[in-house]
Amino acid sequence: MTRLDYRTAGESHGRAVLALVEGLPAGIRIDVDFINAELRRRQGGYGRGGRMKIEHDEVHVLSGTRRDVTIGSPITLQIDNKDYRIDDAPAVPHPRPGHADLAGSLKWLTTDCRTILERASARETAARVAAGALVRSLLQEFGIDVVAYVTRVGCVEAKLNDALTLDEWRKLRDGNEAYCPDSQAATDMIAAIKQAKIDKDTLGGIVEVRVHGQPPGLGSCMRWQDKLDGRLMQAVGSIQAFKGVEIGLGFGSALRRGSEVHDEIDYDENQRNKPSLGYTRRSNRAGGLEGGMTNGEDIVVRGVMKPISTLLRGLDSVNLETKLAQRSDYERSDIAAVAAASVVAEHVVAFEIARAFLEKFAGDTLEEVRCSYDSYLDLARKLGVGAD
Ligand code: EPS
Repeated sequence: MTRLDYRTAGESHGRAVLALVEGLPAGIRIDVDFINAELRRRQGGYGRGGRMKIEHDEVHVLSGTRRDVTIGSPITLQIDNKDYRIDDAPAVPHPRPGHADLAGSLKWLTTDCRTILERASARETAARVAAGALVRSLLQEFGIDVVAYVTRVGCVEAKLNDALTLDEWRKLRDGNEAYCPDSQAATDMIAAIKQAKIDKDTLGGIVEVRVHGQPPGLGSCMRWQDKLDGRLMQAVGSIQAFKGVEIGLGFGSALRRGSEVHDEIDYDENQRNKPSLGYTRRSNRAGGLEGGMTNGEDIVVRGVMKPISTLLRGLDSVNLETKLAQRSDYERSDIAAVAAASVVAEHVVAFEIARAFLEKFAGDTLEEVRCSYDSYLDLARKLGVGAD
């Protein structure tokens, strides 16, 4: 059986961006409207530049389904680029500090950063969103939900109410163009982005992803490669322009003693049917992961995005042909793309959860996955004294 996995292909101004998804069991009804809605959300958010006025991202499912139901074969997702001009686009001899331009040009032995930036571009994240949104259909079958939103843009930080349900987070997030659940902070974020534009500068920020409904035991403590916390860190940390990832209390754990970090355990028979199987926690500072495995509590992952590296005012750089000083000049870019990045973070996390889910509850068909899931929960609930 093929492990759930995906690859992406495509350049920013190439013909299309693509995702090839393998290992999704047969029998899952896919939701093309949902994928398209998420693609549109990724294109939006306050602070996006002129390119997003050109593109109208829409997925074409080229293989792997029959009448919108998966048949177990590889699924190809294609999103066409309207701004397709890679062969005519001018050479870029001056690397933008912060972009992949210089490191990539040195790696691939070229003085034309164009050949690097085309693939390094965040345009590729459209494919990651499509793949993640596709596997949401599997997660939904098992009551697993994922939501992401913006918690910071520059100096503006959202005030969050931890007690909300995922639907409530989503509703608040969808109420503004900053994709932030705190409406006052959203207004301030938009003002900060407007000011950055006036100053010909850019802004970064922080996004938070929450997962609810996943059973305990996804991931593993037996091999470092299988630890789900590490895998989520790679998934989020590999998003273009991300510079840090934390889970739960994350870096804040260093400031506290153990008694103020670890989530004490109780048991409540009435909550036996919840994802945590009745083992309740007084807090969730672990962010739903202990020993590289889900513990039944909500997963909370945060990632930090640096400011966009293409600045209206430019930055000092060097011409790779002449080796003389040359300011990195501006063509067209976003001022802030933290809102869009939150959509990407949501879907790369969703994909990683789906992958870990199918590792534990493998099957060629959805029915087999369901049997495996049900029988595991049955066994887990029978553990210990007092079980039936
Ligand atoms: C990007 C530069 C801009 C962004 C792009 C990422 O594109 P362009 O150079 O064509 O104006 O709009 O993001 C996307 C195209 C997208 O779909 O998110 C870059 O250099 O990384």
